[in-house]
Amino acid sequence: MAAVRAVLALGGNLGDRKANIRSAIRALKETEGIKVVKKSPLVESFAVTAAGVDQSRPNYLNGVVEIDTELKPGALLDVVRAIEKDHGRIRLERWGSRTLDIDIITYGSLIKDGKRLTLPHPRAFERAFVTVPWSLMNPDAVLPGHGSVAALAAEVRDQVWVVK
Ligand code: A4P
Ligand code: MG
Repeated sequence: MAAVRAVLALGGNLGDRKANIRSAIRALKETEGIKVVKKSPLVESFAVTAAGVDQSRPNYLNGVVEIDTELKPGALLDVVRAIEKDHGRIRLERWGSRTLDIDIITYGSLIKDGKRLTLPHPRAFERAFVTVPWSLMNPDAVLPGHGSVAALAAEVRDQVWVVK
């Protein structure tokens, strides 16, 4: 199968956030069928919970990567779930604090709403911690169904700050 370009978002707000993201990217690089093509700058932001922004929780660090993959979407999800698990992710509550979350933002131009996987990620378009690093990595990026990522990012640019 020809490789498909995909975008993954990584983030966490517990433990050594930068080390966890770096180590997850290393694990992606070591996975057969995945080539990491580009990495975004990392951004910090307040935690978004089901109830809205919650500044009493630890801040998140987030970044995105572009990959070329020979894995099918379901197999890619299995890989990212395994990497989350290796980094101590425990699922307690939806949108709860976590050491590492990896979401599949896009998989080529695939649009799908399945039991395990919705593509593109249904909340990516409105999330500064996805669109801002993505647009910094690739100013020409397009989110299927929503258009220019840079335009989406411009609306919410003040919600995240780039970490050196
Ligand atoms: N799933 C469906 N589509 C996808 C996809 N495209 N990529 C399913 C990954 N997973 C997908 O995810 C729940 C289920 O979604 C999975 O079993 C998978 O089959 P999860 O990782 O177990 O739970 P979650 O991450 O708590 O839920 P969800 O809905 O992914 O949450 P979000 O929307 O990712 O939000 N605030 C800041 N500042 N930064 C953050 O990174 N992240 C979240 C999580 C909340 N607040 C945040 C941040
Ligand atoms: Mg998730």
